[in-house]
Amino acid sequence: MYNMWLQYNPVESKNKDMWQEVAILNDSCIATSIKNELTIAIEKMFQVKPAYSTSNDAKIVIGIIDELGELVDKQQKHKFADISDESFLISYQNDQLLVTGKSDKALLYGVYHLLREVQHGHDITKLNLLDQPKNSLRMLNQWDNLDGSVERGYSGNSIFYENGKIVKDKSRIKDYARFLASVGINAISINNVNVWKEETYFITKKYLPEIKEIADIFRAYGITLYLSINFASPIAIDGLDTADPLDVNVKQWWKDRVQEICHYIPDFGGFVVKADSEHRPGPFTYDRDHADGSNMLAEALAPYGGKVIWRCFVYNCVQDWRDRSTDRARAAYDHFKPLDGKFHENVILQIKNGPMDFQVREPVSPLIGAMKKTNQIIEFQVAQEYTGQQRDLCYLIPQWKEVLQFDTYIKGKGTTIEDIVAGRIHPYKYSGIAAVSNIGNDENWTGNTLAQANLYGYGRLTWNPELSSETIANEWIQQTFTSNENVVNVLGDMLLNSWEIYENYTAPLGVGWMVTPNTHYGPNIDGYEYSRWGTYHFADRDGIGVDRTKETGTGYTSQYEEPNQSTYNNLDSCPDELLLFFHHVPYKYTLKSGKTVIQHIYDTHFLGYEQVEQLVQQWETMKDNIDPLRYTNIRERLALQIRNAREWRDQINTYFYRKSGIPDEKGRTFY
Ligand code: BDP
Repeated sequence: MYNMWLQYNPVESKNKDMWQEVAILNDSCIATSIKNELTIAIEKMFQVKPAYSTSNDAKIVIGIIDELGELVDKQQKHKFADISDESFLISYQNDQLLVTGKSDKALLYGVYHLLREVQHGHDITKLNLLDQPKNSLRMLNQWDNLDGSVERGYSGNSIFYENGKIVKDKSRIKDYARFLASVGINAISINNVNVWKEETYFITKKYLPEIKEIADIFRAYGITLYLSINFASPIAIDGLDTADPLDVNVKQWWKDRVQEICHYIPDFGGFVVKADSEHRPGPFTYDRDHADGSNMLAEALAPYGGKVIWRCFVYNCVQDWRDRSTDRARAAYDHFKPLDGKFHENVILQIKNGPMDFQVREPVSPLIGAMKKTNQIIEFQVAQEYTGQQRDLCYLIPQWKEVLQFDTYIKGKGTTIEDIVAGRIHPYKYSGIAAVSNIGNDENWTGNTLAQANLYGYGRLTWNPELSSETIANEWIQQTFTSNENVVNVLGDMLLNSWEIYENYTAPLGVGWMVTPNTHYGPNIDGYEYSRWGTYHFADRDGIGVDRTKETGTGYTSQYEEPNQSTYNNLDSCPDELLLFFHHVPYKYTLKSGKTVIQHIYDTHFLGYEQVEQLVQQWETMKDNIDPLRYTNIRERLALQIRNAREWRDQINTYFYRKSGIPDEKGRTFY
C-alpha cells in the first residue's frame, strides 16, 4: 500500500550482475538521493546490494556530461545543445550503461526512468533514449493546513502538519518527494491557497527554520519549494495599516520578507497567490488590479529568481441568485484578459482547466492561450473533489488529455492547450502545469488505492503529454501490482472507463454541480440552485441548461476564438456532452445521439449504476491476484461507490421525471 508505484517487485533478468557495481560520478545532494533509490530498488528487484564507485569502467555509470569525459562522444554532446537541463540520455554502449545529462536533476530523472524499464522487465542493454520534459514547470499544490486538515483532502490528514505544528518526523515527506521525483514533478507549494490564520506566518522566522528543512528534503529530489501567501500579510503580521500594492512601505515590507525567506531557502521558488477570490484579500480592496498586486510581489522576488504564481480563480461568490445577469463562467477571462502585457516576466497566471471548478465535464477555459504576453500554466485537480472524492473510482487522465488536446484556434488551427502550456505558442518565459494534490497520511496515501493512478498519471502526463491514457494506466498497474496480463487488462479496463461511468450517473451533459453543498459529495440537485455561488442549472418544468449564447444568453461563448465560438454558440453544432453548459433546452430536445435530453438523462443514470455494478464484479475477479489489504481497500471503496451511484441515479431520474412529467420510454421505476 505505502510504496505506491515504487514497489520494485522482484524481476528476472539476465543483466542482474551489471548492478553489482554502479559508478556515480556526481556528488550533489541529488546524487545521494539517486544512491538511496538505487539501493532500495536493486535490492528489492534483484536481491543484490549494489556497490558504489566513481570508476569510469563500471558496468553502469551515472554522471553529468562533463563528468563522463571520453565516455560521451561529440555527437551525443551535440544532442544536448538546445534541450533543457532536465533532459537525460540513457545509452548502452561498449558494454556499459550510461545515464547522463547536463545537470544532477537530469540524472535523477534518468535513473527513475531506468528503474521503470527494469521493473517492466525490459532489456536495459537495448536502451538508447534521449528524453526531455515537454513542460518546464511541473507542479503540485498541497492544500494542507497547519492544524493537520487538508482542504478537499480525502486521504486522511496532512503529512506536513499536525495539531498546529510542522511534523517533526519528516520521513514521510521524504518518501513523498521520492514518489514525485519518480514521475518528474519539479515544484511544490506546501500550504493551502486559502491562507488566513497561523499559516500567514509561514513567511516569518517563526516557521522558516523548519520550512527550510522541508525545502532541503525536496531539493534533494529536484523539487523547488513554494509557499502560498496571504495578500494582507503586511497588516496581519506587522500591523501595517494597508496592504496596498502601490504603497512604498508595503513594497519594502515584501522585499524584506523575501530577503529573509531566501536567507533560509536560497533557491526558494516563490509565492502562490489566491487573491480577491472567495473572500481572500487582494488588490481590489485598494482599487488596484491583479497586475498591480502580482507585480509588487514579483519585484520582491526577482533578485532571487523567484516567481509569483497568481491564480485566476476570481469570480463573485456572493452574487444574488435573483439577479442572474452575471455568469461565473465569464469571470476569469473578463478579469484577466484586459491586463495582458501588464505583468512582470516572473509572474505566471495559473488557470483552472475549465471556467467553473473542476466539474466532471466542463469546456476548456477560454483564458488559456488568450493572453499572448503573459506567462500561463494550467491547473488540474488530482484530488477528486467533484469526481468522487477518492471513494468513487475516477481515473482522470483521459479528462486531462482531452483538455490538453483541445484546439483553441488562438493562432489558427492546431493551437492546442498542450502546446500553449508547454510554451510553444506564445513566447512565455515560464509555462507548464500545476495540480491540486490528492495525498494524505492514510497508509496508502490516497484513500482509495486506485486514486494513486491519478497522481502517477499526472506526473507522467505533465512530463510527456503525448503518453496515452492506456500507456499510463498499464505502467501504473504493472509497477503497483503485477504484470499479470489478466490484472493489467481488467484493471486497465476499470480505470479507463471510470470517468465516463462517473459522468453517466452524476450531473448530465456538462451542466455540472447538483452536488451536496460544501462537501461536494453525493447528489443534491437544487443544492446550489438558489445560492450565491453562481452555479446554476436552471431546470424548470419545461427545460434545463444555462444559456451562454451571445444572442439570448450571457455571451460567454464569445470568449472563444472562431470556429469554437460558433460551434458552442450554435445549438446545432454544440457537442452533446456540453449542451447544457451552453444552452437551455426543452427536455424533449433531440441530441445528436438521437435521444431526447430527458431520455438521455434516464438512460445514462440507469447505465452508470449498472456500470458500477460491473466494476464491482470485475474487481472481485482480481481477488487471487491482489494482496488482501489492497484488495479489501478497493472493494470497500467500490461498495461506497455503488451506494453513491444509486443515490445519484434515483435522485436525478426521479427529480427530472417529476419536474418534466415525461415518462421513461423504457418504463423503468422511479421513486
Ligand atoms: C474549490 C474548492 C475550494 C478551494 C477553491 C480554490 O471547493 O475549497 O479553495 O476551489 O481553488 O474547488 O481556491
